[in-house]
Amino acid sequence: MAKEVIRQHLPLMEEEGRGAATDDDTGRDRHYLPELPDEDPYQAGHRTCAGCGPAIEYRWVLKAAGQDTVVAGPTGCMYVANSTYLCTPYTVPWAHTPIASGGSFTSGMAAGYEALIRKGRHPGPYPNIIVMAGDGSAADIGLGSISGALYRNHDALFICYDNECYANTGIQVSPTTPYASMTTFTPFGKAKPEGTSLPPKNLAKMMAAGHPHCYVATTTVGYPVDLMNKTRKGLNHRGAAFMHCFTPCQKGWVYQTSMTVEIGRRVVEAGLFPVWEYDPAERAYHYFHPPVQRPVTDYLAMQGRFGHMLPEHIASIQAQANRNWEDIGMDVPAELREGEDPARHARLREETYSMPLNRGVGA
Ligand SMILES: Cc1ncc(C[n+]2csc(CCOP(=O)(O)OP(=O)(O)O)c2C)c(N)n1
Ligand code: SF4
Ligand SMILES: [Mg+2]
Repeated sequence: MAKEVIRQHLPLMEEEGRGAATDDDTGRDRHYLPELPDEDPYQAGHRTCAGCGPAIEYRWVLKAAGQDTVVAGPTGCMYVANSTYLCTPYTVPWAHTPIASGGSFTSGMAAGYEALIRKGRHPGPYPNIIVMAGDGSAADIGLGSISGALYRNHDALFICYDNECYANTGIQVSPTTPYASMTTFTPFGKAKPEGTSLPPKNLAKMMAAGHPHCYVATTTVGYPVDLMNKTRKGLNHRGAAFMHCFTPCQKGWVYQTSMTVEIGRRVVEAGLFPVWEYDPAERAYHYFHPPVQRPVTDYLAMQGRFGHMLPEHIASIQAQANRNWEDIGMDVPAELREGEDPARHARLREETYSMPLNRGVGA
């Protein structure tokens, strides 16, 4: 007789303090003091750059998922830098897949575990099955295979770690590269002073709209508890789940190494990466409303990839951010509306912006 497939349930963590607006009794930002699991299935010993956003994302996701987990990784930085010969940072089973096959490979793992458990050949429970694909894989070369897996509703969590470029092959443009940033395939010059001329693909909204039975969420490495809870919600969801995580790339974006987490917050506070989750039962989006709204220059000016920007480029990005604020149901302050006028701006390198505060990074 077929054996029952038992699912795990991962508890959610306390999220108070997510906006970093309040201190706790000890005077420290509560955001950094959650009840974290001790285990680290993604250990030290890899070769990513210092300050690598995707490596931080890998660590938090696997911390949230725990030891009874299997992971797949399509080709990209997080395959190459994590799989040095005879050395790996994983304490859980991990497999590399071709860049186009993250979705189909993971479908196979999910179907395989179900069959093995039913036949009594795997003791169970059903493991947490995760694939973490870069934006080049998830939004471009491997989009079809991930969409197919979501459509078929395999019980697994499909993650796009988005560093907004094909990083591993030398920082080339990808479909999520933002307008007016510079990559090695979209350098700025006389013909294209903005560098990248196309707007980015809205991958997470595509996934939610196109696969309405799936749990879909966005998050960033600026909000570790949010990231870990959405990982757990995605894994607890019976069926396919998709998570889009904003992960700064220190090498490709050219910023101070210690600022990865800060940039992960500022992109949200600048209105350029809305954080939300889509509940398939309600068929509704739930948006995070950050307590701080900043001009986009506070975010852009921290990164060398935007250093060439002219006033009209900044104004265009501010207009996009303002549309995002409206989309998530927030008012647009007068100062930010005025920022849609190029006459209000200088070249980015001459703009004044608020200096990064140390809001507890590493605390
Ligand atoms: C079909 C195919 N085309 C191109 C490549 C070369 N390639 C290897 S890694 C990589 C970059 C992948 O970018 P992304 O998925 O965003 O991951 P990242 O390197 O940014 O972490 C590319 C293009 C490949 N391995 N397979
Ligand atoms: S190039 Fe970017 S994504 Fe790749 S290891 Fe370095 S910081 Fe991480
Ligand atoms: Mg990438």
